[in-house]
Amino acid sequence: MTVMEQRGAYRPTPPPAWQPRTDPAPLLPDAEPYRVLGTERADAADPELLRRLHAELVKGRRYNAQATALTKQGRLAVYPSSTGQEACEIAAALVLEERDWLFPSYRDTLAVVARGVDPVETLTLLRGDWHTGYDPHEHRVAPLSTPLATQLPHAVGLAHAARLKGDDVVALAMVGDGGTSEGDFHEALNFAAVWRAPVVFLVQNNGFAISVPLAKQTAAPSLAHKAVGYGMPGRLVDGNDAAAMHEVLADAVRHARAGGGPTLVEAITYRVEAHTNADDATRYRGDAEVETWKGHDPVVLLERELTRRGLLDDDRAAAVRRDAEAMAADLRARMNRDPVLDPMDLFDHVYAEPTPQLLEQREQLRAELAAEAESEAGPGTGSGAGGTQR
Ligand SMILES: Cc1ncc(C[n+]2csc(CCOP(=O)(O)OP(=O)(O)O)c2C)c(N)n1
Repeated sequence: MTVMEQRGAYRPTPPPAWQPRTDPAPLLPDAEPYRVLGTERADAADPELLRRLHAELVKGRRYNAQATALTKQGRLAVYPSSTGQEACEIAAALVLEERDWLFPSYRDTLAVVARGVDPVETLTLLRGDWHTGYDPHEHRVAPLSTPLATQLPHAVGLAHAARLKGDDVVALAMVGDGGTSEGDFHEALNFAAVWRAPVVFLVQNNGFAISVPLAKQTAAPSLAHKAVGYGMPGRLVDGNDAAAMHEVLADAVRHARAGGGPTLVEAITYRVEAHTNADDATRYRGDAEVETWKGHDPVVLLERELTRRGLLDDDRAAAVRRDAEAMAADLRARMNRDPVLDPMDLFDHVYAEPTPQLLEQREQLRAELAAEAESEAGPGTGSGAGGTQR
């Protein structure tokens, strides 16, 4: 007995609660990454869906290869390839309705193209031509976000606003494992859970944030476990299993649409290529690791299942490859044309009302371009100001 109890002054009572505590058990993620392909669940998978996923995965892989080749030819400034991660990319696009919104990171070009954005316009930012090459409202795809995790609070804001307006809209936001260390990740998940916003957070855990491995990024049991701390369900899924990715994301979208609030989905996957064409991955990971992951390739896993069920014969496989080649040829041809750019465009769409500084800078650039055009025209040509007029 403690001294306080001996004096009779101590009554052990629990502290008053600010709000009822909830049981965390239903929020806990899957004990093992959820899988469909190669398990008995695969028998129930819709054949048309599996075929569609396959065609898109093959096209996606070809897109990655073509875009990477364009960086080597000097036609694209930078390309973060998602080879190995195609199942995450394609499933994310296919689970959304037209009225929903996708919030991609720089790596998520395949999801953007699968959602219907023009393949060349998708690359505008990575070409260095312009902030975004497509109208976000046309396909309800936010711009590719280079600052890590900033797309997440945007997704929450949009989804919350849509709900307040009574619009039936779900937002799916994509982020990498490294992005989960950002403050924006925390703020987005916290707001989403408190507001029960209709958002699905998809973390593609591809093992690395450039050269930083996950073990140096977090000590959490898994990234999906972080969901519990915010009060939303977490799901752990095999990110190379296209059927599992589609099922888990579709469930999360349905849950959000029905008013159940957000879900955090962690997809275990692997970035087979370097971070971008500017990175040398051999400096921080070994060939053996890459080879192990190639043995768990998303396209091969799906083809095995399609073949087992008699859904993929040689003719169909050839037709899928032909479509992918046609897309790559078109991408190549259009990316090989020099874009016609006007430097004065830089100042458009920065603010609704340009600031005095911006107007001053715009005038300065206009004068510089005019002077350059005049000197190129040579003395005595009387060409006037020349250059770009605004
Ligand atoms: C706010 C911010 N900090 C740092 C960077 C530089 N940076 C670019 S990519 C990257 C790694 C991101 O890794 P991860 O989130 O795992 O995504 P992945 O590239 O693997 O898809 C970093 C640190 C950035 N773009 N934005």
